[in-house]
Amino acid sequence: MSSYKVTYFNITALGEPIRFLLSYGGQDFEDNRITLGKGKGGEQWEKLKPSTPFGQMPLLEVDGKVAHQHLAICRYLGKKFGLVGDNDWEALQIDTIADTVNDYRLKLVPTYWIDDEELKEKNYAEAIKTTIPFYLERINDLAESGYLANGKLSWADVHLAALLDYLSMLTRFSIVDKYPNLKKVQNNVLALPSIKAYLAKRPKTDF
Ligand SMILES: N[C@@H](CCC(=O)N[C@@H](CS)C(=O)NCC(=O)O)C(=O)O
Repeated sequence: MSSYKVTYFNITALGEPIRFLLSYGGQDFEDNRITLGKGKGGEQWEKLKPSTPFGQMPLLEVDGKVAHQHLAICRYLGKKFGLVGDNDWEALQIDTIADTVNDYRLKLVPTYWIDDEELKEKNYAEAIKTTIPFYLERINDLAESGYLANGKLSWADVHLAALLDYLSMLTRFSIVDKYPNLKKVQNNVLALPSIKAYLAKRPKTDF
């Protein structure tokens, strides 16, 4: 049996989909949480950063071999645990929506992860009129079945459900309260016994 270690800041964000997927697959893993400093990084991270492949986290170690890029890792775990659809077209639908959710996250970075308060608010004022409704309405429309792709559970659902708290923080309102199909996706994932068990034991963090 392989050994797994997840290294990420002590927050949900990009590490959480990996933690969710390992839990879904029933894999024990070392949950290596790096203290997030004020602003970006922190002392512990600055020491670790030069030894990582591209100076960023999350990282997944499998039997001592290191991988980075959270979407690639999620797809790898999705494949291992039977969450990549039944054919190449289904796999493409899953990749497409997971990439789109990630695009949404990236577009909100300048509304939160910058120091200039005035610019941050200006960026948010723009996003709330454009990016936020544009993406969330379309993603919600795709999830009528309660699943993001192919009408059945995939790693894209697990990825989104794990990210939702973080995305709601960036969005500045509860996404699932406003978008009922995304609530259905969340409910479908959080109802899985393996995810319930992980949530019961995960450390409490601000986000
Ligand atoms: N494309 C990468 C982005 C990773 C990323 O942005 N990591 C951030 C935390 S969310 C990070 O490591 N920040 C610390 C740094 O860059 O020093 C992925 O999807 O995994």
